[in-house]
Parts: sequence; C-alpha cells; structure tokens
Amino acid sequence: RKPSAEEFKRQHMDPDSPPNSRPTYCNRMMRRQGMTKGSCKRVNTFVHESWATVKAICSQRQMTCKTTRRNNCHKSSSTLHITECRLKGSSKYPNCDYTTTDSQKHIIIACDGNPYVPVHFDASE
Ligand code: T3P
Repeated sequence: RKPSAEEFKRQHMDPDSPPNSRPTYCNRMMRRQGMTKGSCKRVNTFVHESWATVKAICSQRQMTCKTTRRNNCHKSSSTLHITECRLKGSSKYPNCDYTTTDSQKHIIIACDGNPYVPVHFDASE
C-alpha cells in the first residue's frame, strides 16, 4: 500500500498535546495510534505542531531520503517540538514498552502526490 497523508497523521501528528516528558506518553500513544498491533514498531516520532506547519515543510529544503534514497525528502527550516518513542530492549510483544524523549529538532519528511503532502517520517537532526 502506498504511504498516505492519513497514515502520516495517524503515526506522527499530535498537534493538540504540548511536548511533555511524562514517561507513559509513548506507551499510551503508540498503542492508541495502532502501532503495537502484530508487532511493536521500534522507533516512532510524534510532532507537536500544526498540520499547516508540517505540510509547509514540503516546500522547504529538498534532499535525498535516508530510508528510500528517493529525492522527495524535505528538511524543516526551523526546529519543531517532537517526542521520540523508542522500544526498550527488554520489551516483549504484546507488551510494547517505550522510552519517551522530548526534544526540539529539525525534521526530515518525505512528501508525495498532488497535492504534495507529508507521507513518511525520514529522520530528525
Ligand atoms: P513511516 O514510513 O510510516 O513514517 O523508518 C521506518 C519507520 O520509522 C518510518 O515509518 C518512520 C519511523 N521513524 C520515525 O518515526 N522517527 C525516526 O526518527 C526514524 C529514524 C524513523
């Protein structure tokens, strides 16, 4: 299935909650957003900014995607508020147990389609 903006929103957008380092955030959000079904997704980033702010990155600096090597990635010109969820080594499916880390970083996302919108989270730096 082709990655879509809807998938991107489900997995990576959390505009309404402020960045918060409550340690239970990732365990709760990874489950609620469907990323612990069948297996535990290992790494996932949530962005605490509006869809308008994230969509605008599709017209910012273009670069090669690290994961796909395609040339449709874009790096945010500003840093954004994000939370990174990382599966703990001790975690055993179906008990997906994550570390929650807040930060402010540039993000790199892939955009696709017409309209040209975010479809994949590539990296943060
Ligand atoms: P998706 O393509 O559905 O956005 O790279 C594999 C997945 O890991 C990819 O899912 C994005 C996700 N990921 C993050 O969410 N944050 C990161 O910092 C990295 C490296 C990957």
